[in-house]
Parts: sequence; structure tokens; C-alpha cells
Amino acid sequence: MSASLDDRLTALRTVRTTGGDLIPAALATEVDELLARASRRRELSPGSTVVGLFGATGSGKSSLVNALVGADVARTHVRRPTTSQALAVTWDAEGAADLLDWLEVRDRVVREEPLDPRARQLVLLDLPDFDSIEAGNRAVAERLAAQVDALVWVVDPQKYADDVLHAQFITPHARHAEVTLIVLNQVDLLAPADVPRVVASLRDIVDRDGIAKATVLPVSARTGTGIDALRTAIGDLAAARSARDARLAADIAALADRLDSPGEPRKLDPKSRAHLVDEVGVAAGADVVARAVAGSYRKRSAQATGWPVVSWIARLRADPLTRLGLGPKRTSGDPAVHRTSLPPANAAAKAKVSIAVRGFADTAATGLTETWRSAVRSDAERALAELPDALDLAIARTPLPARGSWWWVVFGILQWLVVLAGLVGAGWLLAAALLPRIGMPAPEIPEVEGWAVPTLLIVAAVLAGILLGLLGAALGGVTAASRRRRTRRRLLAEIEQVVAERVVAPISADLDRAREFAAALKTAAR
Ligand SMILES: Nc1nc2c(ncn2[C@@H]2O[C@H](COP(=O)(O)OP(=O)(O)OP(=O)(O)O)[C@@H](O)[C@H]2O)c(=O)[nH]1
Ligand SMILES: [Mg+2]
Repeated sequence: MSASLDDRLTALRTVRTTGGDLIPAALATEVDELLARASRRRELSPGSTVVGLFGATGSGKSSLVNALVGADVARTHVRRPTTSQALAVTWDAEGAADLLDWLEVRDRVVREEPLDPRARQLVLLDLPDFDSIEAGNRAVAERLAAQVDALVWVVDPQKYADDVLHAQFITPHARHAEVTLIVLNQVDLLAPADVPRVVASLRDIVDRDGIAKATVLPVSARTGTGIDALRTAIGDLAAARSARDARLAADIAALADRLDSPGEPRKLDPKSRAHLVDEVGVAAGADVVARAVAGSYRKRSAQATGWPVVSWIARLRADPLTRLGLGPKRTSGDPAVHRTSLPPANAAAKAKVSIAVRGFADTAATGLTETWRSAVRSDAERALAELPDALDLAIARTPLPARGSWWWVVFGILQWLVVLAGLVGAGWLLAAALLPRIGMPAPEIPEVEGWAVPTLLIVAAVLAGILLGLLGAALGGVTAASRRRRTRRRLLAEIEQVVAERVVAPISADLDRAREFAAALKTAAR
């Protein structure tokens, strides 16, 4: 199905905005010019149909205009110089004035008797030849070939197969069949029997140029052969009043044909996204921080629950979280400006992030053409430059589990009770040994199964302290491991946000843009 002109124009505008600088500069300029031309032409004399006669010098354009109009309005010639200014024949001077100003056609002839009763709003243009050595002639013909609503190509029996005509003028208008008439003039110079053969040969060439549906008319400006048919064909174009839109639609389609499709953008794969988050997370230090959280917990747990005789040693070790700048005291800082003291990513970690991000971008861009792939790639590079800082901030703002456990207090009290029991035993023995020397009565030392109770008390205290210490360490180990996992999860969640925002979002936007561009291009070209 063919799209309406409005749809095509909207589509072309979308192509322009979504394509941005991915459209080669020269083509982008053409798109802008076409959009401007289309909106200007649509404002001007909507009912008018501008039909221009194009062709090589001497093919008989001016003579045909005279024959069509039935009067010598256009200068014809036998010797050069030839037509060098466009000439307009109109049947409604007022209505066509602005349109002719826009077309920059100053020579205007106004006629009374219409060329066809349905063609009162026709503007017929006699134009300079387009293959002229005169650059000026050629420029006028080229400009107007882009501006008129319908194109009449005038060829003669000698030059109808001319390469310049076909390669430079007919082929580029392959999309314009609906608004193109091909006229074989000067058929009076052919033997009547040869006319069908030359017409067939011309049609072949035109078909090969891609204008399969264009009408080919044999005429003679000199004898009047075929002029009525040409008048009717031009009258049909003017009466339909659709040439203007059909021409612009064909322009859009032809330009869309020359723009490269972005390829076939794919959907982002959630698996490759998860893999990216993992890789980046590890490289950003999620494991290092999670281990430090566990280490910090274990250290403080050992301090609180260990056998007091040796647990003070744990106090001497630095807290691994504090060493990373993530210790319990960091709450004072503003997390927006806070930087961790995580060691800057080493070369291996950096390489890992680069590989992960570039790999993700490459996977996302499969199916796209090189131009669009490189856009995705440069977004990935931009993301790579921003990532280290963004990741560090993400880690700094992640709430880390830092509080101690309730059972530390219980263990602490028990440990001191146990120490107290040991001290009682030791004091008891000491008293029993020393008091008699200063003439005081020694305390009684009861025995159980042949063991002195104070000795038993000391041994039990040591054993209980060590046992409590071991139990505390085991419990602390389990809790630390669970905190390590929880921390890792939280960090990865923050890191995932950063990755989503800095890496996935721009790349996903590129893919959306490519999809929108492809769809619009398809509509424009349909
Ligand atoms: N035999 C014959 N001669 C023709 C016919 N049409 C035009 N001529 C002659 O061809 C010559 C050129 O005709 P023009 O009408 O000036 O040709 P043109 O295409 O306007 O040429 P430029 O303005 O130079 O581009 C003139 O001598 C005409 O008389 C025709 O149908 N038959
Ligand atoms: Mg002429």
C-alpha cells in the first residue's frame, strides 16, 4: 500500500531527526531542502499544476509549447542561441503569480483559450535545454526539474537514446512515472512505418531506466500529429490536481531509496545485561567491599565475644571497612560527594569492564549497519569514561550492614563471668598458700573426687572461655557470611542502576532510534 503525502512527509521528518548526523551530510541537506520545498509548494496555489517541458536542445520544446497553445508564444529557432530563460504560459495570471515567483520564472504569457477545458489552472513551462554547454541553461532546467509538478521529457528520433538524457535525467526520476510523460517529437521526420518501431525502442529504454509506467507519446510539433493526445494527457494531469502531491511523494520515495537502512535492530537481551552487571560489579569492587563488611563484622564479633584473655589482640587489627573509607564513621559525609578509598581499579579490572561494556554494545548492535553500530560503540565509550566515578559513588552511597549483634552482649557477659570464676579459683588458691605465712588461718579447700575445687574452677573457666570463644567465632562466621552476601546483593543492585543509566539506557535509546528510523524510512519509501 502506498502512503499518503502527509504520512510520507512525517516519515521523512522522523528520518531526519532520528538519523541526525548518521545521515551523510549531503543527503541530510537534500532531505532538508525537500522538506522545505514540499511545505512551500503546498502553500502555493494548491489547485495549480505546473507542467515543464524538458529535453535536449533542438528537440522541439518551444515548438511543442506553441503547438499546444496554438500560438507563437515561445521563441523557436533554427540557429543558436536557444531558449535560455524559462517561459510560463498561464490561463490565470493572478492565481499563479506567487507560484511563478517561487519558481523564479519571470517571462510569463497569459492566454485566454484553455489548452484543455479542464486545465484552467495549468502552468505550462518552456525550459532551456538541460544538456547545454551553457551552465546557466542547465542550472535553470535542473532547478525546475526539481520544482515542477509534472515532467514532460521531449526527445527526438535522432537523440532519443542519448546517454546523458537517460543517465542524468530520466533514471533519477524513476519514481516519478505517475507525473512523467515521454514525448517522441519530430515523428514527421520518420517514415510512418518506422514510428511504432522507434516508439517501442524508446519505451524499452525508458523501461530499463525504471519508469515502467510512464506514457510514451509520438508527436510532431510541425505537422500537429499527436498534439491532441498530448493536450489530453496534460489536461488529465491538470484536472486530477494530484500531480503536485504525487510528485512530492515520488521525491520523498526516491530520496528514501538513497538513504541506507539502519539494518535490523534487535531487542536487548536480559541475559547479556545481567552478565554485564555481574562483570562490572566485580570489577568495581563489590566483592572486595562485601568481604570487608564480613571481615569488619568478624573482627568486632571476636572483640565482643572472644576469650577476654586473648580477644584484645583483635582490637589491634585495623577494621577492613575503615581501611576502604567505608567504616562506621562515614555517615557524616554527604554520599553525593563522598568518595570511597577503594583502590583505583587496576589494569586487569579496567580491561574487564571495557571488555564487558564493549561486548554488551557489540551484542546489542548486531543486525545494525556499520554507521549505526559505530554510534552504539561511541555511546559505549562515553559510558566507559563515566563509569569509574559513577561506580565509586554508587558504592559510597550503598548502606552497608554495620551494626553488631544482640548476642554479642550475652557472650560478653558470660565471658566476664567465666573470667570472674577463674579469678575466684586463683584467689582462693593464692589465699590458701599465702595466708598461713602471715599467721592467718588458711581457707578450707574442699575436694571433689580428689580434685581441689579452686583448681577445678580455674580449669573450667579456661575451658568455658575457649569454648565460648569458639562458639562465638562460629556464630560470627555464619552471620558474617550472610552479611557478605547481603552486601554483595545491595552493591550489585546499586551498580545495576548505574549500569542501567550509563550503559544500557543510551544503547537502548540508540536501538529505539534505529527502529524508529527504519520504520519511518520504510514509510517514506513505500
Ligand atoms: N521536422 C520537425 N522539426 C521540428 C519539430 N519540432 C521542432 N522542430 C524544429 O527543431 C528546431 C528546434 O526547435 P525548438 O522548438 O526551438 O527546440 P527547443 O527544444 O526549444 O530547443 P532549445 O530551446 O535550444 O532547447 C527548430 O528549427 C524547429 O523548427 C518537429 O516536430 N518536426
Ligand atoms: Mg526552446
